Amino acid sequence: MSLATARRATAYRSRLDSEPLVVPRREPVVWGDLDGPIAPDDLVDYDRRGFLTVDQLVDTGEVAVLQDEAFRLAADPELATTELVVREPDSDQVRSVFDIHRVSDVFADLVADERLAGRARQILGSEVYVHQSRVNFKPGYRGREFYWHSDFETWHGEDGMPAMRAVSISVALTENTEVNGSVMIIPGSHRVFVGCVGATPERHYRQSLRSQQVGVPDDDNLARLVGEHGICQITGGVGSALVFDSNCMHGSNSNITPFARSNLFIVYNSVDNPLGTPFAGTPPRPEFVAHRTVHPVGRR
Ligand code: 6CS
Ligand code: FE
Repeated sequence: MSLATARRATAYRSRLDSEPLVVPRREPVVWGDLDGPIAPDDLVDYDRRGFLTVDQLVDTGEVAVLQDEAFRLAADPELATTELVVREPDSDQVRSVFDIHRVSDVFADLVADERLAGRARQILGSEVYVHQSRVNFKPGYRGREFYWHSDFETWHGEDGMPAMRAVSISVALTENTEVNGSVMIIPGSHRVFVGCVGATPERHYRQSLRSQQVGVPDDDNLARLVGEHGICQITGGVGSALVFDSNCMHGSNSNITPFARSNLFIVYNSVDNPLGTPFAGTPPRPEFVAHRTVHPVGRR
């Protein structure tokens, strides 16, 4: 049996062919009609665009506590010896700290907070668990870009996430402006899956979390998506939030300003969408970046 056929069959083929494959999304964007903190009109907007923003999800007093905790983790000498701390590709500055809800009580409380988990349940139409949590520091002066990508393309291929039934909630710990590398999203891009060209290297996360080269869209499909939908620059003050579908095409530019763009990212997956065998045919990624055991988030 050839390697290609040995892999788990999927409609969302990526990193398997010599040409990029673009297929329409097969799943709903908003699952079910559960009540929750999102107003009905905003939910319709989320369904259409693939994301929504909240001007003040967490108040500034709370953010100060979250920020202190994030910087404490980034400076923790013990954590520094683990793979949870990811450094910038061309400096030893901390780019991200992963699994923050597992190493910090402050973030363990936050992921169960109704303002976040309630929104995730409402969108995913089920109980939820944390697939991945992280703080991306995007430091000033030399915080490097996150090139265009669909998170689902990675989570499907490298983690075995079956369906597009996950949502990321990003909370701004510092101001996200037009100039300091705030997130850019292509509205409506969540409705097509753009397969990528290029086989997944071994232990790819050690490279991709620093600078992603594999699992990124080809220029023609990127240009087509931008031509059709444009680009939304997501700016917001401290405590603002971005809620976005797992398959949104998004990225962020390098930050050469003196102002850090530090955001928390909590990724909720439906308990009905647990990880299985990775579809790219590679071994599953470690738990700190993709949780394989479902622990439904409590209610706080
Ligand atoms: O590989 C991942 O799971 C991570 N990579 C990116 C660029 N976004 C999602 C996530 O942090
Ligand atoms: Fe991402």
